[in-house]
Amino acid sequence: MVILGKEAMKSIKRALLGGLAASSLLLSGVAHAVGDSPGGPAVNELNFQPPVTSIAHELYDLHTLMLLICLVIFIAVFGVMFYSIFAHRKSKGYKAAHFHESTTVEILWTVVPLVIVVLMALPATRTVIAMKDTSNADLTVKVTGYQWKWGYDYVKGPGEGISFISTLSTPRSEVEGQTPISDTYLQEVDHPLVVPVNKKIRIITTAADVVHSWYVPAFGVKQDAIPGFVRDTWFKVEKVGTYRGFCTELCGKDHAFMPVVVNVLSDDDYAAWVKTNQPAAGAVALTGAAHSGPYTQAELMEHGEKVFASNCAACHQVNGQGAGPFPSLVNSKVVTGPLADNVNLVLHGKGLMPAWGGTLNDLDIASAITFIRNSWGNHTGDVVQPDVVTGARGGKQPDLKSAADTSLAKSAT
Ligand SMILES: [Cu+2]
Repeated sequence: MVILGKEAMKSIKRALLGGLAASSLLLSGVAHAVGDSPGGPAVNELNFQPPVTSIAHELYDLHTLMLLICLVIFIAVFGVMFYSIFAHRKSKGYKAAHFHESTTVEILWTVVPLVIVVLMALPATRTVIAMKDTSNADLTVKVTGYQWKWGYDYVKGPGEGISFISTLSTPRSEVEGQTPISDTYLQEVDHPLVVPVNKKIRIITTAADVVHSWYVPAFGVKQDAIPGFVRDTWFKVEKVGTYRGFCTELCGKDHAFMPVVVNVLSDDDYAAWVKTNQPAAGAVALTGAAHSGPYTQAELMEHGEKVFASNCAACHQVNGQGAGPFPSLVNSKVVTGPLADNVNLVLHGKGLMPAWGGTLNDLDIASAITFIRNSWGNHTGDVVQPDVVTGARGGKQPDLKSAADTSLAKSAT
């Protein structure tokens, strides 16, 4: 006999109660009054989302065609079967026919399905080949999957040089059930991908940690993002609007929290968007290689604020006050304590805190730490240069005395 511990019994009970609650929700009908998500799925939607690219149209038509073929086969097979059972029933005195090893029948039931499969495969192959044709794109965007957000880099075409991280913007209170959920629950982000209408957009996918997949149903686009590999796909949207998708490769605990949102703009609107978002020529490019000499505190603070907003603020809040299990960063032991510990914690994570070393580059981490250690009443005066982070990555404890900036040494005492 298996003897279960008290804790195990408790969790089984909880699971059973959870299951009961879920099924009663299903039985009681709609639990929340949620409407159609604009650009995303509709309530009680049974078919595909309305297609807005040529590929999505083809997929939609292929799907309809295949279902019709299946329906015809279904009706034919069951029609013959039920007719035979009824018309040739035993009570009428019919005797079963015997045609074992009939060559005619065997040829027929091989050739007919083969012809049907070939008829289905021909148009499908044409579409698959069209999906793979990423040549002559007007704009190329690299999409990087992270646990759990998307990175977009405009690598070629109008908007070249723009790069940002796209993070879920659904408030924590909706996730935890404290406030009612909106129609775009878990389908909204802080920075959507922005592309022009009627232009061929090539998407290059890759990932920085585990396998993700970039999926927008209305575009008919779904492409795996695999660490160490580069894959590509394309789309050309016919209609201005916002379209919603999601990561569709199970990628860890927050897999459901990394939606894809694409804003499709008219040419003029897109040009205006590029103008306000493209890094201006001559401005300080905080990309590491382009910068000569150590960064100033102001540069790091400015960049660090952005890094913090798109990566850390979800848990620690924009004002650094923290929430729930996420500690406040204001006057905290880590943030005002030894810099080495702070760098290592950000790089390698601890408990609920992810290891940012896998997601952010040295400059991002150095900037974020500089920002955190000099904001909201934290006045360490520390200026963390990217090479300190580079050193810490290599297992080297940040050697504060040898760092370029002497103000680093202050926090060591
Ligand atoms: Cu993912």
